[in-house]
Amino acid sequence: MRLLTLLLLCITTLANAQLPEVNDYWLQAAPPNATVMAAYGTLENTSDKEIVLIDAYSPAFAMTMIHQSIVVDGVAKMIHQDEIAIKPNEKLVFKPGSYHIMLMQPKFKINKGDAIKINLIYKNGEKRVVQELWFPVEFR
Ligand SMILES: [Cu+2]
Repeated sequence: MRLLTLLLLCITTLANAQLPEVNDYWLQAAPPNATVMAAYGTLENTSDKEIVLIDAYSPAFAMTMIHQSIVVDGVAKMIHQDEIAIKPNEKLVFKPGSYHIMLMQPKFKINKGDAIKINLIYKNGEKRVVQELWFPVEFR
């Protein structure tokens, strides 16, 4: 009985350990012919370990990337992010003009009011941990 309790505790800890709390997440609605869209949200690390975001994937798009928009010498650029570490008790904010999840070549028509699945992928040692979220399509 004690062993079982311990085992359950371990499983729970593992399952909860490496995922941030994601709040206020949304996918920016775009004109029907748009080939590129962007998603935003706030990732909060409420654990006591660093969380490392390494990728994003959406089955609704041919390609997904994590970008950061910056301005260099007055020119706006988007820098691809291989990984972003979120320290304990820190937040990573995806918002227009900053970090964003770039979604390219939608596989079907995406309308305001839809909910689109985007998986956020984190590094956990040698393994990958997937966080599945349904982003509401909104116009802000
Ligand atoms: Cu981008």
